[in-house]
Amino acid sequence: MQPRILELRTNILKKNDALARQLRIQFAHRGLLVINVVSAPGSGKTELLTRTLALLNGGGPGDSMSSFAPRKQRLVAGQMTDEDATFAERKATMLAERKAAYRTAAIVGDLATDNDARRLAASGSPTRQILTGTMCHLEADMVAGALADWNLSEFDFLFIENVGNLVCPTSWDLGEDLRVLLCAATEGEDKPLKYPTLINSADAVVVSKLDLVAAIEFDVALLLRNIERVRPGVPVFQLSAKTGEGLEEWIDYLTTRLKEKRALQGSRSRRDRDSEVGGQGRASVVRAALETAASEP
Ligand SMILES: Nc1nc2c(ncn2[C@@H]2O[C@H](COP(=O)(O)OP(=O)(O)O)[C@@H](O)[C@H]2O)c(=O)[nH]1
Ligand SMILES: [Mg+2]
Repeated sequence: MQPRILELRTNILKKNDALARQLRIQFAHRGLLVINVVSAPGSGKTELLTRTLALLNGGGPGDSMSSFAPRKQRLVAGQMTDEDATFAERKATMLAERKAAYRTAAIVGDLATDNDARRLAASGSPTRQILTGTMCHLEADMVAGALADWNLSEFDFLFIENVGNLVCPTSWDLGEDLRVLLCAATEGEDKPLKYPTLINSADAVVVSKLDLVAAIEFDVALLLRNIERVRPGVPVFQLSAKTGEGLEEWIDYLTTRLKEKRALQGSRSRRDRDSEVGGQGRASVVRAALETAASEP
């Protein structure tokens, strides 16, 4: 029995991978950066995303810049450090960029209720809930279905809040550019060691609920060492979605990834245009990729 179960699972995953590849091609053509956020239930995915969306949209409840109290106190007292100066400079750039705010959207998977979609919608972004019933992860066809009537060219960022689970989402590619693992301080320092597979598939890690560290005597340094042990060199962002502390580095990271993706896409388009002379243009490359994906079992 065992080999047959494995074979079925392999086929389902192959189909998912083929569809995820098609989604990735669509996202790339529209210059859309897609972020798949995974974590245990209750780590703070919806809270982080609501603030992230609001910030990228150009302010609102996610505005973290004025909420970092110690820095503000030093500024007011005229005791600005070098680090504060760099921060102030970045803030100015960010505020300038916000005039041309980003266009964002979000989809969220949950076993039941549309509570999270309603919370995310408070950011002002279009949001959509996927109800997975008994499924503990999102799959590429669920994402494709949720996006079917959205014009993806209207967005810069698409965030996908996965179902809260530290195991199941690992093998399911959704066509995302970035898979971000959220680790809340309240979950304990040893989570990276207990769930190495998911963290090994992550492009970045966000350590959240830092505002609670003192109250729960959480050892941030130990968590960071454990993350580094399992996934050396992975970018780590430490923040509190409640107070807004640390959100600016996270937003910088996202906007930089978007710029990089678009620059890469631009240079590819130029290469494709050049090579069209030789009969192998972008359209035919994409058609071939789609045909290959569709013909896979
Ligand atoms: N103190 C604190 N609470 C947070 C933070 N982020 C989320 N929460 C709270 O943690 C609970 C679970 O958050 P939620 O976003 O629903 O988690 P999700 O299940 O991962 O989407 C909610 O009560 C949030 O208000 C944070 O950075 N600090
Ligand atoms: Mg949630």
